[in-house]
Amino acid sequence: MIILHGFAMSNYFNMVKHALMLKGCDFSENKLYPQAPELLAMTATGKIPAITTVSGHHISETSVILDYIDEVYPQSSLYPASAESRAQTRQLIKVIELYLELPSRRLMGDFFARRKPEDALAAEVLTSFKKGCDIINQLTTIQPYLLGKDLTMADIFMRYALAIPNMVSPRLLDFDPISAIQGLGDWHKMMADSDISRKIDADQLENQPEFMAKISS
Ligand SMILES: N[C@@H](CCC(=O)N[C@@H](CS)C(=O)NCC(=O)O)C(=O)O
Repeated sequence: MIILHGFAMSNYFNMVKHALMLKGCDFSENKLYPQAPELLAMTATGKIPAITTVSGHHISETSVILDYIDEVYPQSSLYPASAESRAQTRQLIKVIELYLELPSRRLMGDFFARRKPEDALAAEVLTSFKKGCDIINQLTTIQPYLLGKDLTMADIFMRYALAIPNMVSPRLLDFDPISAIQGLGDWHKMMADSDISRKIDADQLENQPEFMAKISS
């Protein structure tokens, strides 16, 4: 059985959890916070998520874990059949991460402290969001999924990668990434409307008080 290490408030953890659930993989969760000694023994970055494979190997870095899961459980693959389409799926995942997810983290401190970010920082993050949304508009044809008729790993990645931009951007930058991407509003609702998404969202809500107490201590 695969062991998924991390905690339910992490968007990256939830991407992996969603993929494991969708594929019907046998897995268990081991609740760990970043930089916990048990985690550092498995992955030098101390970041979550990490997984322990059936053969006892530890793997970290979400996109690597997602690829591993799809390779080891090829039933109903979350990547398209052709090498070109698979590359396009990974290209979209990379753009989402580089232009939306990672920059959004730079505003988390200000968001939780209810502070206005410095102008230069706000301008940099906003530029990245706008550029990212432009690129995503060029790479996607949402009908109904990001890359057409089939759900791919990019849909799972996007659903959770949007969490922090959605939280910080409207309040701190007066910019809404969902409305800046053509068709993403309906896609967002569709993605939320599944048993797996509902379960992950409920687990996240349940863990919120503990997480908030932890970051404010
Ligand atoms: N590049 C990593 C990023 C994972 C990541 O940033 N995880 C966050 C939680 S969502 C974390 O562990 N942060 C704590 C830290 O950086 O020490 C991945 O793709 O898995």
